[in-house]
Amino acid sequence: MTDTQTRAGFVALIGEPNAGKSTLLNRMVGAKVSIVTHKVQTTRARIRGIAIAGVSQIVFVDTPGIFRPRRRLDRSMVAAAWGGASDADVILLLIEAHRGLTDGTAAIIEQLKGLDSRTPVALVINKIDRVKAETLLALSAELNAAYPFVNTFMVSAEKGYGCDDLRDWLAAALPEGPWLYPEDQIADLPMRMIAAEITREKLTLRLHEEIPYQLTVETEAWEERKDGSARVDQIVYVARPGHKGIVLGKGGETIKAVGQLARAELEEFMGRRIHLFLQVKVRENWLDEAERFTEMGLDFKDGDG
Ligand SMILES: Nc1nc2c(ncn2[C@@H]2O[C@H](COP(=O)(O)OP(=O)(O)OP(=O)(O)O)[C@@H](O)[C@H]2O)c(=O)[nH]1
Ligand SMILES: [Mg+2]
Repeated sequence: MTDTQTRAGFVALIGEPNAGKSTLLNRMVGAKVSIVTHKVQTTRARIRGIAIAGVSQIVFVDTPGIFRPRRRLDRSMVAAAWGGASDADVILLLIEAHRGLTDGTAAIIEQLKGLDSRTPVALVINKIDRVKAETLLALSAELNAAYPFVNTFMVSAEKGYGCDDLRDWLAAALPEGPWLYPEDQIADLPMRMIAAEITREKLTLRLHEEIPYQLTVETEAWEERKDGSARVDQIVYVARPGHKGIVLGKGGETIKAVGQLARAELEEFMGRRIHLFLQVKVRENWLDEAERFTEMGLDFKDGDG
């Protein structure tokens, strides 16, 4: 296969929080590269997952959901999402079939119109497993009246419906050129960050209200052992003294359960034994610390929190 025959490029997944962007990326890559929860604002930074379809290497760029930001962290997340869109060869705007054209999606469409770019934007109506098929045509017409999408796909990222058609179209839509990554690479994210994200997913699933939004996880140390296993040390930073006890749980049971789930998933991802050690630290100002943002893969936005 010569370079001129191959195709490669970036496909940005954008949309409101919870639209199913990370689920779709994982479906396309065929592995869990980006964390998924039922809560909004799960993804915090751009996550690249790589899929191969025939002669094409498709680099999917998962982005944080786009919403009206309030905190500094929110602003950095939304900026990361638009940054992903502006670098892409193709943009996919995801919406949820059962919610239709929401105010949030309308606001995203307005901003897409303002982008000084000729990047093609395709519409992906996700979660079609949740609606009656008859409603989809009208929804598609309504959205296509609001923006000149180059194509419309109706999918269920969770069930896989419609995903092959989408992949085939993307494979043909990308520019000709050499592949951007080795063919066996499925993610472009340091292992220490994937490991931190896995732990953050388990914490987000387990904890309630504002706590998941006020914590961050960092991999502090990664030590390879002679027996082929690795020792991974992570810190969970929480923003309030009261949150530490909640994250630890009674007798440490919450953090223990989180650690077990995270370790099991990390072992599956890596295909080897992992010894995971979690520590919880109160750091009241972490949401105002540039270093924490850099660790997450975000730019630190100026202005107060
Ligand atoms: N029924 C149904 N649920 C889905 C589908 N795709 C995703 N979900 C669910 O929707 C929720 C949100 O999915 P995510 O992939 O985390 O959504 P996201 O757009 O990445 O969300 P943020 O990272 O918060 O912006 C999870 O509970 C998924 O399991 C689908 O096709 N059908
Ligand atoms: Mg996500």
